[in-house]
Amino acid sequence: MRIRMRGKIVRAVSGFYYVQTDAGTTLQCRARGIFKKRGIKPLVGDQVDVEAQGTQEGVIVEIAPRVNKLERPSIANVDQVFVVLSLLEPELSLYQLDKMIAMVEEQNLPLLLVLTKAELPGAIEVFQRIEPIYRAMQYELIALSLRAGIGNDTLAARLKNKTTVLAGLSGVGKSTILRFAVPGADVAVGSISEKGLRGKHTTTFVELYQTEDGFIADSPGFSQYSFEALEPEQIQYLFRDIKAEADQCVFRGCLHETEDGCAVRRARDEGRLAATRYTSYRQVLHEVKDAKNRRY
Ligand SMILES: Nc1nc2c(ncn2[C@@H]2O[C@H](COP(=O)(O)OP(=O)(O)O)[C@@H](O)[C@H]2O)c(=O)[nH]1
Ligand SMILES: [Mg+2]
Ligand SMILES: [Zn+2]
Repeated sequence: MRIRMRGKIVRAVSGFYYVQTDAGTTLQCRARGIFKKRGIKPLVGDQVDVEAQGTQEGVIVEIAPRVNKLERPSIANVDQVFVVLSLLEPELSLYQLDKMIAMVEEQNLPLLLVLTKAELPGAIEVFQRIEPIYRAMQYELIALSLRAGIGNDTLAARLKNKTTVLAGLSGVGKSTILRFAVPGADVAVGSISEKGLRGKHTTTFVELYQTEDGFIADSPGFSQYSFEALEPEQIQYLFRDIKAEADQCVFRGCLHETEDGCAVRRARDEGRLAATRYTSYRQVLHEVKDAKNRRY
């Protein structure tokens, strides 16, 4: 007997889709052939209808329209991205932070800046130094130490009812956050296996874990994302503060690098634009230009 159920794809492995059903079961599913014919590939995060065959298996018969889709890793229906970096150990790189923010901006997703290891001596000072820069752009940031109980409640509140993707380099505390959100989740903390396995598998494999009332995914591939599909002119729009000043720039097609009288450079010189943000912008811009040059 076939019973139709609703659910969400939480994992995909070589043609099998693991669907967490609303009834609380997990079914190993194949997708109906019609999807392939139509060129539709089911994604982790997809809301689906399945026809259960017994208690373990099923067939995906319908995929609900996607609200959005995050690239690399491919995951559908994401509510928000947590950009995770440690304040210390390793020391915070503002370039890395700004680049990851730009990546999320490019995908048009809400983000929360989660700055970890806040209990380490000197970490809060680092947090306080950068906080005003990001608050001024309407970004939310939290100082977190699950080890010392700093920021736990805020983190829990922000996870509520959401599908969250964790983005960040290895060693910053993503798995620790995942274990907080999903007690008992089978993820290794402080594991070097991510590095050892670097390659296709680790950058594309993604799994959604069910939290109390939402989902969460780690995303090892995210930081390898590049802006390869973008033109240099588009980078300024991924930096909220640069964009605001760029709107005042009178030079057409200005990339705000060397032009005398450029509004962005003036804002930097007059201290309205954080020098670190301008530096990050220039660096991302150069990466995009270099990548473009290599293509031709
Ligand atoms: N001092 C300190 N260490 C932390 C904190 N959170 C995680 N760590 C440690 O940082 C290392 C990397 O953590 P992990 O969660 O595996 O990071 P991931 O590589 O981003 O998944 C581990 O040794 C953790 O115990 C924290 O708040 N404070
Ligand atoms: Mg990890
Ligand atoms: Zn300019």
